[in-house]
Amino acid sequence: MKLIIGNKNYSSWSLRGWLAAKQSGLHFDELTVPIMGEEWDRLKHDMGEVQPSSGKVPILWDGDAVVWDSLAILEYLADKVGRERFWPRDEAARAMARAMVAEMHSGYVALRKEMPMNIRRRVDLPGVSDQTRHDIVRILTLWAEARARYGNAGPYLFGTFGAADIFYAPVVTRFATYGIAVPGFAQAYMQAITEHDWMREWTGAAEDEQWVIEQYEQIA
Ligand SMILES: N[C@@H](CCC(=O)N[C@@H](CS)C(=O)NCC(=O)O)C(=O)O
Repeated sequence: MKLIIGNKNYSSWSLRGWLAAKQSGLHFDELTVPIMGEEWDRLKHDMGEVQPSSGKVPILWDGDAVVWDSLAILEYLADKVGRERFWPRDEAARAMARAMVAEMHSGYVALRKEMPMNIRRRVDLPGVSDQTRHDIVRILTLWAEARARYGNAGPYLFGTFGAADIFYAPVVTRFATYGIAVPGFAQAYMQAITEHDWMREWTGAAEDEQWVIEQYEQIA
């Protein structure tokens, strides 16, 4: 398998696709492409491997199969290796995990726009918009509920590491980047994510990257 991802410092959807590939336990090669700018425009035009995606990453190639969306990649891999690697066994827990992942995938527009992922940066935001505050409160509420109801078996949202953690991991990095104050239970969860081996691997690589995307630096 081959996973095409964007810059590790900035590309939150790539982080989700990459964590899903890691969670599958299958071997995969990865190719990092610089999203944004002229080089990306050229790659989108010239590089056959990014054509099927309408120009977005991540993209997973597996033989003839191509999957060009982070959630579709996770589900493709769950089909391949067994859903238990990604989703809770308990039906009610699984229902909540799926809804949380779907909400992340389709929502939180204000938070994503106002607080773009920027792993190596640390800034204290002077304030956030009402919509972004609403997104933050909603996310913390969902984290609290998942942890309280289903988190007994470990430090992650549904106990063991899974799809919900994969989808909220870039939110953890955003809260750290922008100095968002969170309650103790959320700090503990954020620490568990930050210290996860795959997150250390990804953030280490993000810190070493040389690319700078001005548009994402200026917003903050
Ligand atoms: N819904 C898609 C979103 C993918 C996405 O927006 N990727 C961004 C990077 S994080 C991208 O490729 N941006 C480059 C572009 O739009 O040209 C997914 O879940 O994979």
